[in-house]
Amino acid sequence: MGKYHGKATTVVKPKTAEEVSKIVKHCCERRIGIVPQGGNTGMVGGSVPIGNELILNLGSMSKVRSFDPVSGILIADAGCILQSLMDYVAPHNHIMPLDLGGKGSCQIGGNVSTNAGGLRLLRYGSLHGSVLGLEVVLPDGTILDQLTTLRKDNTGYDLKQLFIGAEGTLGVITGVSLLTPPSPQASNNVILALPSFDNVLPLFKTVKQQLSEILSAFEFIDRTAYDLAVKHGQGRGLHDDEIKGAECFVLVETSGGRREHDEQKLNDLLETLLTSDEPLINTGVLSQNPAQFSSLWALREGITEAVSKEGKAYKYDISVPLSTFKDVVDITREHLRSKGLLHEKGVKHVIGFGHVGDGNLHLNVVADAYTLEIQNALEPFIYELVASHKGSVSAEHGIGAMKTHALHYSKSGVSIEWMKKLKQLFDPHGIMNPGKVLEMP
Ligand code: FAD
Ligand code: 2HG
Ligand code: ZN
Repeated sequence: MGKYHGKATTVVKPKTAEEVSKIVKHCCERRIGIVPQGGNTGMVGGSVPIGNELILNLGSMSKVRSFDPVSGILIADAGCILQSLMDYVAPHNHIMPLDLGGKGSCQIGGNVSTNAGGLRLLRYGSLHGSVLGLEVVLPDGTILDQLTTLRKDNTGYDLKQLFIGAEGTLGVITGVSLLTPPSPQASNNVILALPSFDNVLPLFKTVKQQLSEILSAFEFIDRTAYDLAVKHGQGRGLHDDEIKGAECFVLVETSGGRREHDEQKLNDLLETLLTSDEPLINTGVLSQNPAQFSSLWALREGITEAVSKEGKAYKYDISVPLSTFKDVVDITREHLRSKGLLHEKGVKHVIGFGHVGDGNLHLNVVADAYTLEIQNALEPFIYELVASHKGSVSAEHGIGAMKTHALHYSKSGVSIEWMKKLKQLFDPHGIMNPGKVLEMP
């Protein structure tokens, strides 16, 4: 993103949990701050030091420890790249329970530490459910071995949950045990062009009803986001005449047991959508082969890259009621216009896309540069808007360095107080990723 810059002088790349333990113990004794770092794809500056902390990069811990093809339980080093784990389990007819655009670089330890959501959450749920166990080096160097493979284990407090989404503030994750689902026998996708955002909600309802158990993703792309993705060569767009008058797009994926059955369901859905009295869509294009399937996904997954090519992005990853997605984008755009910033002082676009099925909107403001004037116009304006909808200021990217001051918009004073007590308990010297999630004391 080119937004966060650290001042670290030292990076260590340990190969085992024991080496991590020794490094952390050394740092604990000397009160040296540590920033655990995975693939460095996070969007809130969590993996970038604030001062001159030591960077502890997990990239050299990249071995699969075991895989059980019957249960689908995978145990891997935290530094394994998500895409390589996908490739590892594929020949066993399994998939990873999460998928996201950064899969070629992000690591499973980073995914767990940010509790990454992504494109499959609608179907397979969050990592709080898929992760069965963790191995963690605690801030004093002790190794907490909870690398269990049990599906059921109600033996008191479930400590591992604390590290899922802790963004490296409570310890370093060195190993992950997780449940991988069986590969679907057939996957299809279709891109739908909608005349109006008002159709998204009724569309979601109809799609859920008609596709039921085979629905695996329902992703939203507004017109500006779509145009940017096409402009910067991400995936294959629709023909110009097909998208005339389209205000937004929805990408639907199905994953099921029998190709003919699933295709029939998708075709029936398209027919319903196109032939009803007031059609919910202008057009729908079904992928016809694996290349087209990937190309449709590339269009959605490539928005982040397209945005980076277009300029500098102010990213707001928020949970708000589905019905307000368009309003939130429009209100932000009008707010910037009223401040004289839109198309005048560097702001180029305000776009919305994201995981409709999970109520997660990615609001991106694309500008020529990061400036204090734009930032001050956006914050706390957007956080107050989110709070007015009782939403979350971070749906899936975490708090990192970017949102520590905004935590209170989504968490009560009591919650923050107990978060601080937990941090103090695990990390009394405050060496573990200082200044992330919670403001420096
Ligand atoms: P990093 O960026 O290196 O670190 C992230 C945080 O985790 C930091 O606070 C770091 O200190 C901590 N951390 C990393 N490894 C460890 C460890 N082993 N132990 C303890 N702490 C650790 N996110 C989503 O949720 N959904 C998406 O759909 C999505 N799509 C993306 C698409 C693109 C193109 C990109 C670039 C990013 C996307 N992300 C998405 C952001 C997402 O947070 C990261 O991609 C990913 O989960 C972070 O993994 P990482 O290994 O890069 O972690
Ligand atoms: C996605 O869903 C990611 O594509 C990235 O979470 C979102 O770039 C963003 O704002
Ligand atoms: Zn996302």
